[in-house]
Amino acid sequence: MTEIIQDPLSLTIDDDASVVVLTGAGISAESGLSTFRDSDGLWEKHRVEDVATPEGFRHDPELVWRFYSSRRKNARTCQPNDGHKALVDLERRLKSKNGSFLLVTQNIDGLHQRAGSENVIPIHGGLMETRCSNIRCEDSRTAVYDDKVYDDELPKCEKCSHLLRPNVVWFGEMLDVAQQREAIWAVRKCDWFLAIGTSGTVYPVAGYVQDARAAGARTVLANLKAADNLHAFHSFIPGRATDVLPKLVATTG
Ligand code: BV8
Ligand code: ZN
Repeated sequence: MTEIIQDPLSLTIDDDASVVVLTGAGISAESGLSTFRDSDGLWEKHRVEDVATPEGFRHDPELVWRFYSSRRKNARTCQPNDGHKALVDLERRLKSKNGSFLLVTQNIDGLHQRAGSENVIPIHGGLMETRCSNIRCEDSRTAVYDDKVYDDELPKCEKCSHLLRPNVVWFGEMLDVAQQREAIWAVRKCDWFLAIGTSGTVYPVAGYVQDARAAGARTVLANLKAADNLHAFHSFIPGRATDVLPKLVATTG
């Protein structure tokens, strides 16, 4: 049974603890970026199959580039919020003592990195990164920084002339093996597993809480509302990330 905690100050994270944090689109909502599955979310306006799958890209690359270009435009104008900043504070507190910290984010918006988080695994890729779509081309294995907006002329690879694509993990695509291995290794040895702003819908990441709990971690969900995988958490702190996280981090010591 998941206990509901109304006061984040009632939890104390020791400053020598090992902490893994998993974030989703909800932590960027108060920076003005749409989530996916909330009422006005991205999946309300676009079919996932059309804009977030390899098949969708093959079928209509212009539509996919318009989708990611509009997200690039939005992300440029947004700033990290107090939720992102609280996680930077938590990382610094833990690292200043014998603690450890890893942030696994499903978000591709780059706001954690811009806030100053250092130990970050962007497990679903990066919005401001582009790579070749041709898996036989060496430029498909490394992504380059690219914040350009492609509304008409689509970018082509200089090496093989195939289309370039956003460096994000689409549905039906494997996550980066090394990133997965690092994330799972940390999840299986942490003291605390905190999931923030995620609906717990997308696998394999939504399964990390089970791994953490099975390995003995205290598992906590901080989210505006109950997530699909709420049952797997010891505790649930309902609320907004910018309200809950600064209080939760203040108790570290
Ligand atoms: C894969 C692209 C192997 C980038 C995304 C079991 C195992 C493995 C795979 C599967 C499996 N079962 C099904 C699958 C297939 C699939 C999947 O999980 N499907 C789901 C829908 C059932 N998984 C995959 O395809 C993965 N690939 O495993 O490869 C494989 C291959 C084929 C077949 C089987 C296995 C790839 C998954 C990655 C997909 N790419 N995005 C992009 O465009 O961004 S996923 C997309 O959803 C984003 O990355 C996003 O981050 C992610 C999760 O969404 P959330 O971040 O949680 O956002 P959401 O809107 O849902 O929720 C926000 C929450 O915040 C809400 O709860 C809300 O209440 C809360 N909130 C709002 N405001 C606030 C707040 N909380 C706090 N404060 C606030 N202010
Ligand atoms: Zn190429």
